[in-house]
Amino acid sequence: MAMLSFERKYRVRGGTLIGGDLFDFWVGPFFVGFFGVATIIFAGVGISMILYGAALGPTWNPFLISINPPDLKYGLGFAPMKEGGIWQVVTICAIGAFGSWLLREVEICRKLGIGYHVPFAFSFAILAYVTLVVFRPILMGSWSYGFPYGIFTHLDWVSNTGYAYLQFHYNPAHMIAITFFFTTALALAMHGGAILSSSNPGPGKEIKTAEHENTYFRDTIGYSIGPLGIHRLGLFLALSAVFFSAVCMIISGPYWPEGKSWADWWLWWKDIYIW
Ligand code: BCL
Ligand code: BCL
Ligand code: BPH
Ligand code: UQ8
Repeated sequence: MAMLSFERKYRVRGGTLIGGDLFDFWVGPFFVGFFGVATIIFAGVGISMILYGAALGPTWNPFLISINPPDLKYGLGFAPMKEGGIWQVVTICAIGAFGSWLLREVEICRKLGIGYHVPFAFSFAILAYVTLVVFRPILMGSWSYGFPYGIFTHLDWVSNTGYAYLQFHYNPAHMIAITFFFTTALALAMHGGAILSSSNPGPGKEIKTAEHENTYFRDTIGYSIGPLGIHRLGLFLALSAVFFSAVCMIISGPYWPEGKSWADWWLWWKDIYIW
């Protein structure tokens, strides 16, 4: 990747969170920094542990490799390496790698003098992951509730965990999360379409303005949220989707017990006297 002419001006020292100008340089297109080194170390150790676990296991088929959490009997303690300890180390490395990646993003924002919106958004993805492998297991009293690190096995975990609450679709926070995910895709489809329609209208045609985008939506649905508004809306929708996902899992177990149908949560609704 060629360096853009203006990038040289921004490739300046400073803005780091810790360590002064330790590792404050670029390798090719990548900014390194203290947290870049930390990312590489956490990711390296984590991936090595996954490979070690795979070497112990029955298969090298990438779809089937699985690093499983400890058994229920180990509760919230450390498990022996080959009985879930590897999963615990990988989890620590993953949180370290994601957290370092986040802080490296923050340092890049500080160098550029831009807002922290992207790392702020990424923090919600990390929150969802930590909810699944740390907060919920702690609230339920055992690391065994974390999800296994395998392409197929993590899907089995989602299915099994869903059926532990008989009708997971009735989980109210799951409903809100799904609605936000669908709305996010709707908004991005409209935004991508609107931008391309005016800034890439086709060969020989003149590029149109933001006013054309506004007018399109006013003519169609009577209202335009505006060019700044659509980006705020998009960020809000995506973060809400992931936030309510975390909520839907933190209440499945710690609040609504395993083995009880989420459909029964709605009995209060059925029992409202006005029906
Ligand atoms: Mg999952 C599917 C990764 C948590 C439910 N999931 C996927 C696959 C990919 C994956 C293998 C496509 C995801 C995607 O395009 O995302 N899942 C993944 C990771 C985590 C995770 C890395 C995590 O938290 C660290 N998944 C969960 C939790 C559930 C869950 C437990 C709720 C969110 N996931 C599901 C369901 C499905 C997946 C249901 C699928 O149907 C789908 C699949 O096909 O599974 C087989 C969007 C992100 C991008 C497009 C960016 C690129 C991401 C790449 C593709 C991730 C590669 C991961 C790599 C194989 C894992 C190891 C890393 C190395 C050791 C470095
Ligand atoms: Mg459900 C969860 C939709 C049916 C059981 N379900 C979710 C939510 C989402 C959803 C709202 C997952 C998104 C999320 O949390 O992302 N479910 C959904 C839909 C249907 C559905 C649309 C449908 O029927 C149309 N679900 C069902 C059925 C149940 C069911 C009824 C099974 C029988 N569902 C569950 C369970 C769970 C969900 C159980 C969950 O645990 C999950 C949830 O809410 O989790 C919070 C969050 C994103 C992440 C966790 C990813 C984090 C990524 C990290 C930070 C970075 C990874 C980096 C990577 C390793 C790097 C790779 C290397 C590079 C590529 C180089
Ligand atoms: O750099 C980025 O994007 C290019 C950041 C990122 C983000 C960002 C970034 O800035 C933002 C704003 C989001 N994600 C936002 C969101 C959504 C809304 C909040 C939400 C839906 C979401 N991200 C979801 C997901 C998912 C899903 C749905 O599953 C995935 C897979 C990702 N996001 C993935 C990513 C990465 C591409 C990137 C990112 N989101 C973060 C890259 C990073 O952290 O790099 C450092 C770490 C490594 C290079 C490797 C670490 C390896 C571990 C030590 C071992 C692996 C452990 C793991 C638990 C195994 C899992 C196995 C699976 C088969 C289950
Ligand atoms: C061997 C090695 C890695 C050595 C590196 C050397 C070294 C020591 C470096 C240290 C620094 C360091 C820690 C480097 C890490 C290198 C690694 C491991 C990188 C991994 C990179 C990674 C996580 C890749 C994932 C890529 C991926 C699948 C992303 C999915 C998201 C999508 C769909 C992106 C495509 C679109 C895109 C590029 C969007 C960005 C964008 C946005 C959002 C935008 O709004 C906009 O308009 C304003 C744009 O245009 C300007 C955009 O481009």
